[in-house]
Amino acid sequence: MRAGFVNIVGMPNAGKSSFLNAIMGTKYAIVSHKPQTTRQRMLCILNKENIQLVFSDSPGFVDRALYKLHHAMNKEIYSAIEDADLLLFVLDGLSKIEQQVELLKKVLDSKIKTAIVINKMDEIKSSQLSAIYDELKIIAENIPVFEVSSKTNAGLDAVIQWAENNVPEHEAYFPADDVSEKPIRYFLSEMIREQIYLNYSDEIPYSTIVVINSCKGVDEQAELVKIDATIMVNKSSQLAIIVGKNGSAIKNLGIKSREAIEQFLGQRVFLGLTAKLKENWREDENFLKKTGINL
Ligand SMILES: Nc1nc2c(ncn2[C@@H]2O[C@H](COP(=O)(O)OP(=O)(O)O)[C@@H](O)[C@H]2O)c(=O)[nH]1
Ligand SMILES: [Mg+2]
Repeated sequence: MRAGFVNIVGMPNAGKSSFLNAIMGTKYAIVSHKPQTTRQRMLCILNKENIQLVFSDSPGFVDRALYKLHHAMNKEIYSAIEDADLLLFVLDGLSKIEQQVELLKKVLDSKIKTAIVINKMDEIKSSQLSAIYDELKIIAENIPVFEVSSKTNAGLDAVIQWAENNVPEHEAYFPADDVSEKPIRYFLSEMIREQIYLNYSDEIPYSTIVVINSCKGVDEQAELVKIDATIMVNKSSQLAIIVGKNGSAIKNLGIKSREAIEQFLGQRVFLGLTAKLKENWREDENFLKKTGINL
């Protein structure tokens, strides 16, 4: 048996979460065009005969860490580098290379076996691609490079094959039918959070957290799953925006979230969604811990 941790790192918006979903063939990690969408590391387990690959997504580094939440996010990145058997450095083929190279250097300093994954190949121009290779020649000469698109799934098999070939001999870390270490509630709250990122602008996505108060019927494969969730916001002005005129915004959010959850679970869902003011939740250690953020 061979098994190991394959950690996905890279700059914000490089497409780490999209890449993880593409590899798993199922959408586990939430994605948006806004940086810092991912707050916590999540493990996704790919089980094959005699091989278990434990992939993890990581949050984007927060340069100006203002809140305890941000420090927790940054800590998760370092732990993603430290505890890996293999690292996949996702390079955003569409954005500037300089900053990405800085992070790549740090990653290569870790001496952990790394492959570079150039993502977004579906939109890359050839001049851009050769500029990337020019940089890589200098700092990452002997590092394998893969070209992929997490949008079209092009090139993914070769990356998985590389991970399979390089993962050490070890017994399985998780039971063979597990797909993640996170409980179902985590995915439910993340799916609602994704809709907040997609449907609200400015500081709203960064000022909200979703708490699942109850969830019934998932394990039993019930006809109808009942979920009760609360969106916590920082300020009363944000509460008004989340709820919208006559509740129209939160109603729309509830519909979209329910649809996403139904698709994920393959079950019908009743979602009760409310919003509540919880001032300065990003600074509240007890609250962050209770909602599952590792401080
Ligand atoms: N064109 C294109 N866009 C992508 C690809 N992968 C991710 N994206 C987009 O890049 C943005 C950031 O993706 P996300 O997975 O959240 O990045 P993360 O911050 O690194 O986790 C989103 O708008 C994605 O739709 C890809 O292969 N091709
Ligand atoms: Mg992400």
